[in-house]
Amino acid sequence: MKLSRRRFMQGLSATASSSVLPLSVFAQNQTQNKLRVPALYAGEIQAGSHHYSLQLQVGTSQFLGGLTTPTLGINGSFLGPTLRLKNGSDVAISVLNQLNEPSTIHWHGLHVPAKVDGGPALIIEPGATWEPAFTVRQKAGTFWYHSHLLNKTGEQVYKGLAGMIIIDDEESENLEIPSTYGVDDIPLIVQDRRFNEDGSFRYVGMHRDVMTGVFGDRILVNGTTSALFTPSTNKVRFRILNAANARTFNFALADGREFSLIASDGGFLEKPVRLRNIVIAPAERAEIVVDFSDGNPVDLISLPLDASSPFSPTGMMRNMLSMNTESFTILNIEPESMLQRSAALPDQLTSIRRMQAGEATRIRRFELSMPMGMGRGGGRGRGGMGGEFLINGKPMAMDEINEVVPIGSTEIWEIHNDSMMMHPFHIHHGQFQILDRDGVPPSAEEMGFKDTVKVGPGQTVRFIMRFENFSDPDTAYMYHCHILEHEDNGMMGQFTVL
Ligand SMILES: [Cu+2]
Repeated sequence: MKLSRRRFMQGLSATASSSVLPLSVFAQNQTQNKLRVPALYAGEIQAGSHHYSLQLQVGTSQFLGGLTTPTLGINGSFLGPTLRLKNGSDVAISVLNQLNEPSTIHWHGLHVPAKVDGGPALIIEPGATWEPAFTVRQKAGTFWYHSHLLNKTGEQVYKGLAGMIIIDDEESENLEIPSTYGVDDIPLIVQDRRFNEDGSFRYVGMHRDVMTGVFGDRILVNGTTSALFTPSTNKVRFRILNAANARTFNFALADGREFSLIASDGGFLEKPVRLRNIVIAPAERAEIVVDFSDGNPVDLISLPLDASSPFSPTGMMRNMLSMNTESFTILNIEPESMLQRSAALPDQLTSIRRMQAGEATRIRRFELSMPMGMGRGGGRGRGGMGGEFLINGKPMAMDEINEVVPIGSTEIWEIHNDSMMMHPFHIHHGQFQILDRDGVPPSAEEMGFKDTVKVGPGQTVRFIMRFENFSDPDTAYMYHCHILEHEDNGMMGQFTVL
């Protein structure tokens, strides 16, 4: 079953407004483009530390034939290089802001001190350089970096301020798995975008865009539209990063073949998990290994999230999020005629000690709610009339530290979603383990370390986390929904570790 792009676009056109680029332009633009692979940037060694030089810059990109799209990028016109870091190494980064607006850069998923974490308080003014330095304390995995500017994260990420981070450690370097970047170890930064007739991105237009988050009708992979990848090896490892502002993808291979999930947000799973599809919400990562030995073309697609999925919207949100019910192609894949043989995947990738609920000294509860009757409780009015997205009844306030967590403690955070749509809940400072979702332990695919977790409508998710290192009374870490329009409109809070 090969799903045509035309069908995807037609499905979406019914919901598009008249200011959107007309369908015919897409229909004429059917050529496939070779998948771009972001440059790999391992830094320069200076005085024993790895130095990375990043420039936030304004640029233009060509996504749609001859049309030009104003974009933002890092060391380029859209997105940024893939930063490769090694566990245990000292890293110094200089981030020069050449935009004509403030920004910040957050190292998503990394265990670093709050003052170098790149949250909304760590503003880089235009023309200024921010120079965070830290020691990498992280198991091997796929992470990312992106703008985290207060109320503007969605817009800046949409325009292109994001990139991938790959962390290696001794364990990953000794595993016999596909690991040649750009050959059999392929970053897939997956985003959806929509465009105005002049080729510019069309970001938030109406209130509904804030409610659902901004959905697009074009898929970009590493900034490539209609992307084509040509495997040259039997097995390919895809590092999937959902860098969309709001869209959740249900990844699968178009012919229904199985693949192996080897890593989630915080690194390897203990063993590869065989799957036919995986639901990845904004900010989540998944490393999958796909076998192309049969030589057949097979597209990476996104399947619908049907109504039986615990992450599907409910009530009136089901209609508003109908765009998530379409199937569409993410990446066209056509293997070369001769494929280099890859080794069989190891049975064991790493070992993970599961934390037990009894280790926690405190349970904190967080309730996520949406405004104006969007809560499951209907007219309870907790969201008020302000159009704000709330955690525990409050919108994000820069001058308020919502939680103070004792350093060295282990805590359970219990996240309840009192709304009709899924929210991917993300916490800074480190990685957690999911204990259960409505009392049910997670399946194998969610048994690894995570920094972002899907909390479906009406669900309660409990995770357990150790808050080690980096005491700082003055600089907060964030926790928030990673649908960026929700984050920007209040669904975020701050905590310090003391
Ligand atoms: Cu949300």
